[in-house]
Order: sequence, then structure tokens, then C-alpha cells
Amino acid sequence: MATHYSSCPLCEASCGIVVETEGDQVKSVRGDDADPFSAGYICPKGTALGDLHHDPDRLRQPMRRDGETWTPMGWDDAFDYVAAQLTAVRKLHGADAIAVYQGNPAAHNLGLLTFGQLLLRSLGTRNAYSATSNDQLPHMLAALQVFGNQILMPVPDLDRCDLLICLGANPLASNGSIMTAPDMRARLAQIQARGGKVIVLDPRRTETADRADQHLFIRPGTDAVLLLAIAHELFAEGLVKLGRLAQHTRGEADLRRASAPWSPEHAAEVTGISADEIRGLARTFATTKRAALYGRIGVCTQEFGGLAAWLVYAINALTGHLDEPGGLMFTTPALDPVPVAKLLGYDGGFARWHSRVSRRPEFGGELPMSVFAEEIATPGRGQIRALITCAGNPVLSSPGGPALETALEGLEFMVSIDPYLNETTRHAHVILPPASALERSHYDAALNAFAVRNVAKYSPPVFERGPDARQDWEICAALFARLRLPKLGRGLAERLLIKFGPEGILDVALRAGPWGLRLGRKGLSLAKLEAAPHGLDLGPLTSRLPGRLGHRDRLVDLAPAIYLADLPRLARKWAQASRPTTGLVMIGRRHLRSNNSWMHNTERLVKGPVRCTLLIHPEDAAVRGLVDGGTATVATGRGKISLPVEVSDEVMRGVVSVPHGWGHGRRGTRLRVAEAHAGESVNDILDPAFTDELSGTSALTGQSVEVS
Ligand SMILES: Nc1nc2c(c(=O)[nH]1)N[C@H]1C(S)=C(S)[C@@H](COP(=O)(O)OP(=O)(O)OC[C@H]3O[C@@H](n4cnc5c(=O)[nH]c(N)nc54)[C@H](O)[C@@H]3O)O[C@H]1N2
Ligand SMILES: Nc1nc2c(c(=O)[nH]1)N[C@H]1C(S)=C(S)[C@@H](COP(=O)(O)OP(=O)(O)OC[C@H]3O[C@@H](n4cnc5c(=O)[nH]c(N)nc54)[C@H](O)[C@@H]3O)O[C@H]1N2
Ligand code: SF4
Ligand SMILES: [Mo]
Repeated sequence: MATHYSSCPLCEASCGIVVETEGDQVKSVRGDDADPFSAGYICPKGTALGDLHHDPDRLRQPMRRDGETWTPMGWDDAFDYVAAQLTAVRKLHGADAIAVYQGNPAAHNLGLLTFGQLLLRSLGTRNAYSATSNDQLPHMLAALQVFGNQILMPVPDLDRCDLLICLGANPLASNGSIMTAPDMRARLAQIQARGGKVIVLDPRRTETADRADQHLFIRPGTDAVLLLAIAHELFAEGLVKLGRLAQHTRGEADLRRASAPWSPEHAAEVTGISADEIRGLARTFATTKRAALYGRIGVCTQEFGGLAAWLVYAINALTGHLDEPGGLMFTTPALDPVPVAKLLGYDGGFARWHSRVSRRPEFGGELPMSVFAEEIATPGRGQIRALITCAGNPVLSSPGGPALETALEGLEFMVSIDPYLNETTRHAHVILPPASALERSHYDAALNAFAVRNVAKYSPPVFERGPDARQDWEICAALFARLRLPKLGRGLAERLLIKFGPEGILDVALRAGPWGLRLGRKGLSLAKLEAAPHGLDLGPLTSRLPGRLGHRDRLVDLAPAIYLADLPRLARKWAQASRPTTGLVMIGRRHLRSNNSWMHNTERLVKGPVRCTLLIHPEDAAVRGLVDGGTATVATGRGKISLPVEVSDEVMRGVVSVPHGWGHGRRGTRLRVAEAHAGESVNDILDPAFTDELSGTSALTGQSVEVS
């Protein structure tokens, strides 16, 4: 038996874990009580890490497809073959003909954060895509616009606030997002234990809402209107107080003018929350000293997600809660992503170019997923001919799955860096499967930058990778070396990077980071982290403004022009606020035992009641003759799906909910457990063209559906 202290890489919470092994077998995975940040917390997904490692369906060597037959191949042959195919496409059609899609697990993987980016950036393609545009893009855009850097997304100072207003997030299921903090249940309970309050605004009475002091139903897609009314009320009642940041902001007068037309009465009609409640929210938030307004995926993946994400930051600033203890704060991560992103050319930029077919804006060098399928399927100059997917399953995770599948079939070449033969990778010509999570080291380079305390932890691999396995970074480095791409810089830099590997890069970044330099010779380094296997607590968040601001004038912009220009669109939508009386709109939901589309192949996580169900309010069900346990058909212009009905007043009237990431019934995958719990993919019927028009981000929430 051996005991390993490690970190769970599955979600943003970054829990410390203890893995007991016997030979090459995982015996148990439990929470690490000695981890100063997670203090023993673990969720059911973490305990399934051993199942993932031992999963017989997990691919262990490169696979090449011929029609519907897959044959294993050696690594060198696979790398040579893939590089030759990609090079041929590039020679014939140019750099933009190779597209890249990076999925969510890439953000939890040091090797992909370094070498995946290196490969991607060196391809020099405008066809870069990722899960970002189905997710946090509006927050990043707001960070760029308001603070001058897309990575500067502030997080709630959860452990010190006395009021948390939670908009469009369900941290008790998701374990928190852009708010890295293990054990949400305990942390929220502590707010209440110190006399504070948690208020949740959500179209569903969620697990988080159940434990909150107050829950208000809000009609999907209307958060921007609510937030404008709150701003309106703050100005009207003289509750605006910028505090320390007064000399470091601009745009207050513009924001006052912009919010003037949005009265709480009007917002009440639009949102379904009464004018008195809206006034109460504004007042309580403004007058609670330590308070944070936090918005997450329900806020940004909607029709007005850009506006809503901006207003969340702006309202925190207006009330003196930005960059103050207990409010919305910036981190001081040991590996500072700001200079690193600059180095990789990922330091922001918006609408510098537009997509070829629908003219959607670029953001941070990427195009939004809403145009992905059409950029593959539409002939002409600049059409995508080859695709690299890495750690992503866009067939299930992006609206318009079936259209994307058809588009993928037309590609000249597709390669997937992925451990599974799933709904997306079955379309690839070659799959390059990385070693398992337990065979790689872990440092949360991305998510530490959004943690509610400054923390740093390095974990060596639990198992050494076998001679026939390759790490994600090694796969990317091997392709990079064979592609003979135009060099970033001088070429020497890349050779050096490969020699260094992720660990070498991490060490340099730690030493050059704020905790490396700050402490002189005693500064943080990889060796220091290796000596602290449970991780290091570097203390609570501290005020970082104005120093951290990216704008040349070193000011927080409370009213960026792009948002002011988007307000007429919002006004048009709600010109006569009319409550849709008959139609239904779709929202999603997450479950603690699930993780997007890819963790349904372990019995431990999928057992129990069917989870891919339609939640519908009793009155909406009755009108349609639907009963609990029956079957409903949900249709849009893009198609229909049928799934079991759960009648419940936990969703508001006019709203139905289906979780995403299911739909494992497709032919030709190798996911034996998931296939037996297939469910349906809500993204099969969601329309990719329904977006936040400002940012191009998919509007996953608030789409109209017909239910029968
Ligand atoms: N309707 C609807 N759609 C949504 C959402 C929603 O709320 N509603 N949420 C959206 C959000 S927030 C996100 S982030 C996206 C996620 O979308 P994606 O990132 O596209 O999808 P995942 O389901 O996370 O798929 C992860 C893939 O990575 C592979 N993988 C797992 N670990 C590793 C690894 O270590 N290395 C490599 N190379 N591969 C690995 C898995 O096998 C799987 O194929 O979905 C989005 N889609
Ligand atoms: N167990 C589990 N954990 C996960 C994931 C998972 O799939 N499973 N995915 C991970 C990923 S990739 C991400 S990005 C995070 C996301 O983390 P969260 O943002 O916490 O995600 P959700 O749990 O989907 O919560 C979103 C909430 O928004 C509500 N909502 C929907 N539409 C609206 C609206 O228009 N307005 C408002 N105010 N609310 C709305 C929904 O009802 C839902 O309760 O979770 C991560 N953690
Ligand atoms: S909450 Fe669960 S999935 Fe997320 S890091 Fe912790 S154990 Fe892993
Ligand atoms: Mo996400």
C-alpha cells in the first residue's frame, strides 16, 4: 500500500485528495484533511478518479479510423501521420483551414495550459474555438472592458462577506465557478453562522436556493434588466458610494444616464421580481459593508449575457464592494497568468476580426462556438478543412450538435486528443489518448487565479506513466515539433520550452511570480511546493487596485462604450414588457455527480434515479396533460427530443429545465456505462444562432421550446 497526497483536477474547486494505491491499483480516494484550502472536503466525482483511471473503455494507445473500424497504432507512426495530414491541409488551403477546439478539462491541465497553447498559438489560425464561448466569455469581455485585462475577473471574497447575492449560479451542485473554493456548503453556512445572508436569484429553486436566506425566481434572460434597475435605484436613492476607488474610476455619469430609463417597476414586469424586492435588494446590498454580488453561467450564457456580466462588476463598484474585503476581489496567484497570457498572445482583444460566414466577433483570438459548424460546412476561401479537438466534446456540449456532426463528416482530416471514443471523437480519423489524470502532476495554474484565498499546491503524479503512455503535453509537443510551424519568436524558445516541460515552466513562473519575487531568496519555487504536499495557504485576498488595472489610464471603466451601444437592443426586446403567458423557455441544470458530458461512464456516478429529465411546473404540466414519470417531447425548429417528466414547482412557471451533456445513444462510441444511461442531448435542439449578439456567446438559457 502507498499513500499519495494529490489534487482533484475535475472541477474548479481543486480539492486536496489522498489516494491509496496497491501496486498499480487505486484502492481509495478520499479528501485530504491536511489540505489547508479544502480541509478534507471531496465530492462523489473526486472519489471516482480511480474508476476513470481503471476504466476499460479509456483508450490507452493511438487509434486510427478506417470507415467504422478502429485500429491501434504506435505513437511515432501516429504523430508522423497526423503531422503529415495537417501539413498537407495547411499547404493546400492555408493556416486558417486548420481549426482547433479546446474543451473544459484543458483548463485543469498544466500540460495543456502550456503546451496545448503553444501548439495552438503556433498554428496561427483564426479558427480557434473553445468552451469559453459556451461559458465565461462575457465575464472575460467585461474584465477586458472594465479592468483592461480579460483575465482580471474578480471573485467573491466568500469567507469574509456578510451578504452574497448569487445570480445564475448553483455552487452546491457545481462546486463553484470563477470562485474556486472547496466545500461550498460549509462556506455558505459560515456566512449565515456569522450573521450574514445568502440571496439567490434563479429561475429554479436550486440546491443553493434551498439553503439560502432568500430565493427569488427570475425569468430567464432578464438579468440585465434587473441589474439596470438596481443601478437605477442606487443612483435614485443616493446609495452610490465608490469609496477608495472614486479616484480610480471613470464613466459614473454615463452609467447613471444609461440606467435612468430602467425603473424597478418596468424591471418587475420583465423579470417577475416585484419592484419592492428590487428596491430591497439594492438597499440591502448598498448598506451591507461586506457584500458581494456574484453572477455566473446563468448570467453570461444568455441573450444579454454581455450586458449582465458588465453590470455585475459595475454594481459591485458603485456600492464600494469592489476590491474590498468581503466584496468582489482580485487574487494574487503564485503563477500570475497576466504576464503568461501576454507571452502567449492571449492577453485580450475583441472584434479585431469577424467570422467569415455570420460576421461574429473574435474574442481573445478565438471565434465563438455559435459559428463553428457553419465555418466547417460553408464552402469558400477560409473554410475549415481540418480539425484538432483537445479535451472537448462539442457534439454534446455545443448547441446544434447534429449539424456539427454533419459538418465534421465533411472534414478532410480530424484528430482528437482525448481519452475516450465518444460522440465527438468518433468522427476523428485519429485519436491520441493522453495518460490518465493520476499519471500526471497537477498545479492549478488557471484556477488558482480565481480562488477565494491565495493558495498554491503542486502534486506529483500518483502513478508514473507507462512506457506506452503519453501525457497531454507530450502529445502537443510531439505534434508541434513535427509540424515545422512558423516559429513563435526565434525557435530556440520553443526548443527550450520542450526541454523544460510543464514543471520547468512552472518553476520559472513561480519564481518570477508575485510570491517568488516578494520573498527574495525565501521566495516560492517548485521545490518549496514539493516540500509542502498538502499545499500552501498564502492568506486572504488583498486589495489590488489600481495597480492591477490594464487600461492605460489606470482607471476602472464603469460604462464601456460597447455596452452602452448594446442597450438599445435590450430596450427593443423589452419595449412593452409582456409576460409570455403560454410559451416555455429552456434552462439547464447541473448535478453533483455529473461533469458536463464526460463522466457518465462510471457506475458509481450514474447509478440511482435517471437524471436526464425534463423539469416542469405543475401548472405548465397540467395544461399539456403531462404527468410525473411520463414522457415529454421537447421541440424547437432544430428538432425534438423525448425524455422523462418530473413535475415540480422548483422551476418557475413558463420555464423547463433539462441538463446538458447527455445523449450517449449515438452509434460507434466506446462508452459502455454511459450508453446504458444515454439520456438525450438538449444541445441537439438548442439553436446555435441564438446568442448574446454583442459577444457571440451561446445563449444556452432562455431559448423557446414547445413541450408536448
Ligand atoms: N446546454 C448547455 N450546454 C453547455 C453548458 C450548459 O450549461 N448548458 N455548459 C457549457 C460549459 S460551461 C462548458 S465548460 C462546456 C464543456 O464542453 P466541452 O469541454 O466540450 O465538454 P466536456 O463534456 O467537458 O468534455 C470533455 C472532453 O475532454 C475529455 N477529457 C477529459 N479529461 C481529459 C484530459 O485530461 N485530457 C484530454 N486531452 N481530454 C480529456 C473527455 O473525454 C471529453 O471528451 O459545455 C457547455 N455546454
Ligand atoms: N457537478 C458538476 N459541477 C460542475 C459542472 C458540471 O457539469 N457538474 N460543470 C463545471 C463547469 S464547466 C462550469 S462552467 C461550472 C458552472 O457553475 P455554475 O455557474 O454554478 O452552474 P450551474 O450549476 O449550471 O448554475 C447556473 C444556474 O443558473 C440558473 N439560470 C439559468 N438561466 C438563468 C437566467 O437567465 N438568470 C439567472 N439569474 N439564472 C439562470 C440555473 O437555473 C442554474 O441554477 O460548473 C462546473 N462544475
Ligand atoms: S468538488 Fe469534487 S470534482 Fe471538484 S475538485 Fe473537489 S472532489 Fe474534485
Ligand atoms: Mo464551463
